[in-house]
Amino acid sequence: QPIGIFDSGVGGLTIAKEIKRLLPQENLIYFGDTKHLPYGEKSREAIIGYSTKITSFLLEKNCKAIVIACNSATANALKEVLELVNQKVPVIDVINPVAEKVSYEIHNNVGVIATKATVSSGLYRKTIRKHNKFIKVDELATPLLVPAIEEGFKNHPITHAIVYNYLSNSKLKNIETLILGCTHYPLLLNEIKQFYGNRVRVIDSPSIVANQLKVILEKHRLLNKDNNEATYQFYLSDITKNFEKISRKFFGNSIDLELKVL
Ligand code: DGN
Repeated sequence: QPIGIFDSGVGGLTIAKEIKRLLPQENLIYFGDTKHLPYGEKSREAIIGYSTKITSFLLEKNCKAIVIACNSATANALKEVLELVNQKVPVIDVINPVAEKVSYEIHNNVGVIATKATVSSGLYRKTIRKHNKFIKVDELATPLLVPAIEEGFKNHPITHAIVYNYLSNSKLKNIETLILGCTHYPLLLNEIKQFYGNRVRVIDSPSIVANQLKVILEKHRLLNKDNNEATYQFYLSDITKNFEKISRKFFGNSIDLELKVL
């Protein structure tokens, strides 16, 4: 049985890649809702609609666990996805494991950059402070980054300028730790690290989420013990050049992308 993973576009690939690295024997099905991206600008109702449809599709595909590899979907639709799944399979999101780990391990000022849909939910701040009320958390919406990434503007002067502009915001002035609160952002890790140098520690969210998935699969005795080569299936609501490029970079040239409009 495969693990189902979804995002609005290429962002969730940063999580899928880490899952593939940590759990190489697991079959994966990835759904990228490229037709409706960016989720970060959409209403809560719209994000709930997309997320629940995709979850139903992944359940029909017999997935043994669902990874919501999108912060905007987690922040707006986690409750509805959990209700739909109704404990038939475990659901792993991208905010709770990261916020919990940070609240236990970090003791300084934390900054979060994310989409508008995630920042307006305040979920990182609320979750971190629920576990540790002494941590100061500042969240900043950085909405231009996802379109820049989806347009393939990596290592591009435009993206550099946007990153510099956002990170210079006074809200992030005194942070010592940064959470990339959008699964697209690890694709701009170089630009972000260039800005901060060694001053700020950037949390490795994909690795935290992949580890959490492993723990949960172990707990439910769902780890794949077969020695067959793992399969990777990709469904997209719109097949884009950028998705093709990044998915092939992470998963190899032989993968197929199938159009699936829900
Ligand atoms: N990658 C998603 C996230 O983590 O929020 C969504 C980005 C988007 O579609 N704007």
